[in-house]
Parts: sequence; C-alpha cells; structure tokens
Amino acid sequence: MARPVAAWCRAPPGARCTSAGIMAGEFFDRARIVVRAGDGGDGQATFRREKHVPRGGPDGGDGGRGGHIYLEVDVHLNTLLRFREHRRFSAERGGNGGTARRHGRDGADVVIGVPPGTVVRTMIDGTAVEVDLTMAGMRLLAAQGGKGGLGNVHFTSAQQQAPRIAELGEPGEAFELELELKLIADVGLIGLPNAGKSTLIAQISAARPKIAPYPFTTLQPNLGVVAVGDDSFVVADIPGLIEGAHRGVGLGFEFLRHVERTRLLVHVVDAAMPDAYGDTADIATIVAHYHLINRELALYHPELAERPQVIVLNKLDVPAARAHSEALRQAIAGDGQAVFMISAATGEGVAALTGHLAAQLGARPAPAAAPDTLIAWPIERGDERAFIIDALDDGRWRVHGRRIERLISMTNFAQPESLYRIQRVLEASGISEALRRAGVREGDTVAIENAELVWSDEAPL
Ligand SMILES: Nc1nc2c(ncn2[C@@H]2O[C@H](COP(=O)(O)OP(=O)(O)OP(=O)(O)O)[C@@H](O)[C@H]2O)c(=O)[nH]1
Ligand SMILES: [Mg+2]
Repeated sequence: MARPVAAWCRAPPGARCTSAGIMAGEFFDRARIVVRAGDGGDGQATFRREKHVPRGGPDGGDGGRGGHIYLEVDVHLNTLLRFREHRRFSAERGGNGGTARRHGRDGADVVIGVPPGTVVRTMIDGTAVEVDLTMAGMRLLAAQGGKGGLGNVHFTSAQQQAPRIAELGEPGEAFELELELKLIADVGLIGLPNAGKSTLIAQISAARPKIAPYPFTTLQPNLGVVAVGDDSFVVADIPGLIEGAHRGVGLGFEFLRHVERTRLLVHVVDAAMPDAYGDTADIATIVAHYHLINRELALYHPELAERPQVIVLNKLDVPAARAHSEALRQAIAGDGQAVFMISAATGEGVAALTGHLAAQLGARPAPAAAPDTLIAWPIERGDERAFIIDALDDGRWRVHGRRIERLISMTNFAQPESLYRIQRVLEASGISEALRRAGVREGDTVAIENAELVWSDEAPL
C-alpha cells in the first residue's frame, strides 16, 4: 500500500520536517470560505456593416459563461490549514459577446483542492445542504458561473427586425461554505487519558504532540505518518476518553468523529495505571477500564465497537507493569484481538506493533477511489417559474421568483426594448395579473431583484 504522504509540513519549534514529508503538530479541522463564481459576459447589440449591405441585420454575439468554482478531493492534502490564509475564491467573468455573432469566451473555472474526508456545508435558498467529499475523484460544483447574456441576434421577430436589445450576463452564484475535515486516518489511537497515546505517536512518527504526566494533555487530535519499509500509514492520536464520553463528558467526544472512519483502532492500555494510593492498580481494575472504553465506543457508535482493535499494553519499562503484563495480556486477550506489549517511552516492542499494523492495513483494501464523480448540491430547486408577491409596509410591492429575478438581473434597463420585453414577460408569466388582483395601482413601485419598476395600467407595447 503506497500512500501519498502529506504535501505540507509544519514542524513544531525546534524541529524540522523530514524529506519524507512527514508532518508533525496540530491539525486544523474547520474552515469557512467564500466562493464566488464568475458572472456571465454580456450579450452584444450590434448590426452587420458590409459595403454592399446598407442596413445589415443584428449580429451581436452572446456573452460567455462565468467560471465555475469546484471543490475537488486532493489526496495529497490532509489539513484545512491553507484556508487560514486564503478564504476568498472567485472565478473569472465570462467575456462579452462580440460583433459578427462572436461568442464571448467562457471564464476560467477555479478548482480548490480539499483533503479527503472534507464535509462541505452551506445554505441555499434558506435550506442547509451538506456534501461529503470522501475520496479521490470526487468533485463538487460548489458555485455555478452565470450564463452569458444573449446577443441581439436572438431578439429578431416579425415585428422587430432591428432589435436594440441584448441581455447582461447572469450573476455567478456565491456562497459561504463551512468546511469540516473528518480526518481519514488509517489507524486511530484510543484509550484513557494518560495511557501514553501521544508518547506512542511521537515514538512511531515525526509528530511531536505535547506529552505530560496528567490527563487531558492532548486537546486537539494529532496526525502522524508512520513509515514501515515502503509502506506508510496515517495514525491519529485523539484526546483521552473517559466514562460518559459518548454523552460528551471530557474532551474525547468531540474527537470521536475523527476515528469514525479509521480502518483499525489501537487501544492503548496503561499497564502501570496507578490506583488511588499511587501504586500500580491491580489487573481487575485495569481490565475494567479497558472494557469501559469499549462500552463508550459502542454507546457513541455501535459500528466503532465492531472496528478491529489492536490492544497495546503500554509502559512495560515500569517494573510493576512488566511484572503483571503477562497476566494482564491473558485477561484481556480473551476477546481474540492481537495484544502487543510495549514501552512507548523506550521504544521496546514498538517495531513489532507497527509491522503488524502495516500488514493488517495492507491486507485490507484501501477505500477505492470514486470514478470521477461530479457532485451537485443535494437540493430540490422546485419550479423555476413559481413566484410570490409581497405587499411591503412602505406601500411598495415585491415580486420573488427565481426565473423572473434572473431575467431582471440580466436586463439592461438602458435599452428601451428591454423594458418592453420585461413588460411582456410579466404579462405572459401571470405576474401582472397577480399584481392586479393583489390591488396594485397606477404609479405604485414594484421591486424585483435589484430593479424598481413603476406600475402603469396602460397595456404594454
Ligand atoms: N514509564 C513510561 N511512561 C510513559 C510511557 N508512555 C507514556 N508515558 C508517560 O505517561 C504520561 C502520559 O503520556 P501521554 O502520551 O501524554 O498520554 P496520553 O494518552 O496522550 O494522554 P492524554 O493526552 O491526556 O489522553 C506521560 O508522563 C508520559 O511520559 C511508557 O511507555 N513508559
Ligand atoms: Mg495525549
């Protein structure tokens, strides 16, 4: 199993990143970004001019589409760190249409790389939506570029041979996105606080988390890349779990979601756990704590309790722990899992453990890449032509409706013919009739999108 190693490296003070690209340190798992797709280019309202054709017909081309914004899984990334610096992304506007029916150029798309396991959330028309970008090959169309405006070639009719009308480009979509990384580590380290999880990740990878002789030292998950021969795998060290963790007691709860997707759990047991007097606790007490953690996992997520576990009895260098380690192993091994006896502090027994983990992971197929999948926001957009009419407190009227709002945003009101077009659409769509029934009067203001129209009872042209 060859796994790409992190492309970034952020070493703690005094440490350096290795050439293997092994990273260390804290890991950033939430970000908020703003994505703004490109507006469409404007349509053109021009007329053909040729030597022998005195009155050429309309030849204004359409505007180009604005650039889309995509979020794409990049397996070389495993943090959201870059979004601390870079929060705003915008794509290019489409080019305007030209003469001689020339189509404007489409705006360039922007593809933003995110690590596998990124959950993306936003609000669309008041509805919360969520997309889970789990594997390589997945690409979300996060913000759609605006359509190009139509050029005047589209507006000829029997009555109108020389239309001086062209649409503006449609505005591109813009959203604020919340990104959350659900870390996809191969191996999750679980156990009571102070069991030695951070000491172990420091021993087997270049990660340098804080280690201290008191519980709840680790406040944020740490990632480490473990190299075994040509293979490597990612280990996540999370804050210790305690009784009630599944209900949110302690710190571990918030981080259990990080181990939800790991393929293997390493359950670190402190074989030198002190009892109330500071002596090494007896075997029954240690075994009871081991079961307690498993119960918490099952209560949090039954599937997590089913996940294969490798048990590690740690702190073998402490004489009292070594003395009862074999009995402890037998008491725990009843469940049929592999049990390793190690000292995370001295490194004793650690190579056998990592070799076993690599072999176990190699034996399991890594999650397959999705064949290039383009994902759209999971939202029912409903009827485009539906509209509603609001009587505002200040005496004005407001019309809401996706189709009509889009048309208004693409209308160049400097062109008188555009105004006639809007009047015709308001009649044909039933909006004018609905306004009349609602009691609109001559001279009233009707707001649609960013435009304010003045109502007239005269028939449209
Ligand atoms: N003697 C000995 N001490 C160890 C060993 N592993 C860890 N320790 C000590 O145990 C204490 C806790 O170690 P950590 O690695 O911080 O434990 P943790 O499981 O990450 O703890 P939390 O982050 O609080 O959940 C520290 O004082 C370590 O030095 C070991 O193999 N032998
Ligand atoms: Mg720790």
